[in-house]
Amino acid sequence: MSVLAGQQQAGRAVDADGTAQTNPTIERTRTVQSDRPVRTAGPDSDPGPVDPDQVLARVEGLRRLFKALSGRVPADQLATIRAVVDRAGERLRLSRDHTVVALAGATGGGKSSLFNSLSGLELSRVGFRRPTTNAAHACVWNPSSAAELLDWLGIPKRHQIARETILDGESEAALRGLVLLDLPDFDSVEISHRLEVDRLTGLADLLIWVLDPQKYADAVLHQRYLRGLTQYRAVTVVVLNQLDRLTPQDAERCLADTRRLLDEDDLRGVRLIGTSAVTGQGIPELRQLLADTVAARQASLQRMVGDVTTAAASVSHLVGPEIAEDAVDRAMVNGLATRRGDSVGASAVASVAAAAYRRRGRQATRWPVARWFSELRPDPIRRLAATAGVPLPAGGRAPRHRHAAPDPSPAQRSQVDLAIRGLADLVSQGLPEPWPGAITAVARSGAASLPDELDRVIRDTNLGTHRTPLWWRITQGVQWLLLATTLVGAVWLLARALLMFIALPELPLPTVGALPLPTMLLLTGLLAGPLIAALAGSLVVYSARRFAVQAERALRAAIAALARERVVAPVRSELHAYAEARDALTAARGQ
Ligand SMILES: Nc1nc2c(ncn2[C@@H]2O[C@H](COP(=O)(O)OP(=O)(O)OP(=O)(O)O)[C@@H](O)[C@H]2O)c(=O)[nH]1
Ligand SMILES: [Mg+2]
Repeated sequence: MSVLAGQQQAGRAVDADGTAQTNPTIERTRTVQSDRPVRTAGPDSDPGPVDPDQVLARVEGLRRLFKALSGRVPADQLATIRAVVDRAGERLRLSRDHTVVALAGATGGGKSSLFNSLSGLELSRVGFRRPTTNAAHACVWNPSSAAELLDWLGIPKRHQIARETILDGESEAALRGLVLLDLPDFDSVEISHRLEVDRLTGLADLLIWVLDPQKYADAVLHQRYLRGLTQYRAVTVVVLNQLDRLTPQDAERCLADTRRLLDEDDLRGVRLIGTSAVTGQGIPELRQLLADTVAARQASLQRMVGDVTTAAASVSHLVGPEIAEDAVDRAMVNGLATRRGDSVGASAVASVAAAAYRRRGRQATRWPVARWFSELRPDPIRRLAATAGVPLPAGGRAPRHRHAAPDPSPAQRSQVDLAIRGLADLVSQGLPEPWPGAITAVARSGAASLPDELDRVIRDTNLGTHRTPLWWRITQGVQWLLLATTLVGAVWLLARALLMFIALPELPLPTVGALPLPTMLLLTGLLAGPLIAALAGSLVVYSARRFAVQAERALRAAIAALARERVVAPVRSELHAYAEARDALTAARGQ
């Protein structure tokens, strides 16, 4: 279906929108004289010339709107926009020196007769057998540079007629640039005729609807075609032909009635001309109208304005109030991350990591002998991890460098789902469909990939479990020194006892205060080692607590970053698309 025919629905919506372009005041019908043209006339206040740059900007807005809505709205809802963008792009590319005017109407109305009268030639077949015209014919005044335009209109060469020749001199100069089309009938038994009419009325710059006294009230004409032309009043002309068949009084009544029907079609102000192709009544006026239209070179732009306005209106219900792209604020992200963190047991993971840290600290600061003994005992972290439901890496004694998230329970999962839905609902509040649906969908699909990625994030987040603080190393050095001291004292005392036993000269035994030096060394090692281990142990417990807090913070920050990347970023990009659609619609409306 052509753009025009397809726009009938949208045309009504536009009207409701109140964006009509022409003045609704009607010029009253004048008394009809049989030999005078009858005109009940057209827009009595000119909407003014259309600025080509403004039209371009509006078409560009429509193109952006199409892009923003594509993929979010079923393609058939965007068919009008697409057709208009394509048509406008092509029409702008093609000759602006030519104005395409189409004669359309029911069979037998006199389209071909008027086409011949206007061209002054017997170009199109006029006949008694209906329908007579099977394919569109084109008469071109000044055919140079119109070839591409005629190709675009799809008029085969054999149906193209060049009107202006050297023989005409300047007599046809007024119509130079006119491409007049004689269309087949829209009410034909031949479906191909109707399709051709729909196609070409969708492409022509100006449409002349040829009515006749018998069929001017035809319901198909009014409902299917005229009623959708509210936005095209500036480029629509209605001709009531065959007035010679009526008495002047009847012709006047008929014209008045036609005007009434046009008003009902919401086509107030549309130019209405009474003609007779037989007597020539009204033909000069119609010719003058065409000459003015061609000279103004506005019809193609006005037609485009109508197209863009109608197309924009056809999707205006898809765009609502303004909304900030950063509507997803920090609080929302944090809320989502907290739920996510809870669902993957961030606290439990942090506790297990802290326990591992504490154990390493304890071991590092112990008296070496005590450490050797303790390592023979089973790993307490494994027990703790099992209690907390935190899986340990395969084969690992304890999560020294790696940690993993427990599987979330169904309750935790549904809490996360709720949080995501809540976020989507909140940001899409007040937006028309398809946006809330699209926002929820991207948030959900982002969330669907989260569990696997959360596992990776939790595993890879550097909690510092493997870190060995300097004071551990120093304490460990001191413990080794104390062990050495103990050993030196013990070996010294043993060696002395042995020498005494085998009656060899005694080893010297210096004293420190009341105690011999080796005894002093032995006791220092034995007492100071555990003492330092106990002190360091308390410190380790304290720092492990801090470690747990920091580890949980790091985990939650990593989870928040992931939620931002996988859920918030796609939601923001939908909001961006919405803002773009809104902006583009404003541009397409020319506001
Ligand atoms: N009396 C009178 N007869 C007319 C007038 N215009 C056309 N006719 C006649 O009406 C008949 C139909 O005219 P066409 O020009 O072939 O009508 P059409 O709209 O082209 O018809 P299709 O090609 O079938 O769509 C012909 O017999 C014409 O001679 C007119 O103004 N007055
Ligand atoms: Mg015809």
